[in-house]
Amino acid sequence: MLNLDSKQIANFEDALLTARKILLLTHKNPDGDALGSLLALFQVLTKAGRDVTAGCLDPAPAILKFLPTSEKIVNDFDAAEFDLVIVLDCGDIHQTGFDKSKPELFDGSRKLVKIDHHPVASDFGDVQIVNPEFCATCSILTKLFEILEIPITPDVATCLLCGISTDTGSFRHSNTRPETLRFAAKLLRQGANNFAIAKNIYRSTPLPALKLWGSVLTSLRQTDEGVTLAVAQRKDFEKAGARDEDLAGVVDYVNAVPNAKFSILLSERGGLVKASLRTLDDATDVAAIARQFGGGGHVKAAGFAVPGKLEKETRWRVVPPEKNDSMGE
Ligand SMILES: [Mn+2]
Repeated sequence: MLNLDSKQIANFEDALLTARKILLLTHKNPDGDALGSLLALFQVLTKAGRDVTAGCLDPAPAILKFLPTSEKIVNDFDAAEFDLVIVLDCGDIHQTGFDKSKPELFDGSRKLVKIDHHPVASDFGDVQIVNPEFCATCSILTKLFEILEIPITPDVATCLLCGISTDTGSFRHSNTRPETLRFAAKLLRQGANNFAIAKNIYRSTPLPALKLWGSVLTSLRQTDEGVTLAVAQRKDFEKAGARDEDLAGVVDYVNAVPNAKFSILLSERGGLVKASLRTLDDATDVAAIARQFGGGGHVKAAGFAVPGKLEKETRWRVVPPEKNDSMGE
């Protein structure tokens, strides 16, 4: 049975009660769990009559625009107005992307709450509702709303189910537990639109994305160590007419080669080489590999970024002639 710290929940309730103006933040390049948790809490607090703003450095990607109230997300605001900041789905505050542009949000001058399911990267927040055993921040919120007896609307249920669905790879990752499916069942009962999630996220790939995936899959190779490697160079994006977000999804195909130790997808992103690591191997921890390069993530899905670009290296070797080969003199 998954649990949350009751002392932290009491502190969270206190923080909500005393707050005047609340800012919710999630990580830049938001995924289904980031936006699902941001918007679910935004809707619950709005419905409770609270003055609340949902902030994210980047807008919702096309496949997540269907999430109710996604159009309410802002990427700029007056930090001085807020006396409570709730950071969702971020292991570290730098993932919000606001730590440099609005450092006053995190300097201790206002109350800070962290709600997250990543292994603890940094110990921030006056209140921390954190448990890495949960598959998603959305599953933590589902549990939290259950404990606090907060009524769930169908729109909130859709947002929460979206995060649980995407962070479990549509209930395929090993983080899918009995409790995960209980949450999903409960959210469906509360009116979550699972078909909208399936249609918009899993059955929707724009043509430029498919073309980019084609070049990524063509680049596939497996090293002698059993690592599956694929690349997406800037020119591949350009040729396909694809944007950065179009790369998401192909990593699951890259990681589908049987018996691979792990897979790595390298992509060029504005002066950086981004690495997405995945594994289906029980014995491999890709988060540990990512940490060696200053990144992080989960045991089965992690990533890092290093400055630079990708350059193809071709290796040649001389193969000695076989005995009966003619030397062709
Ligand atoms: Mn998450």
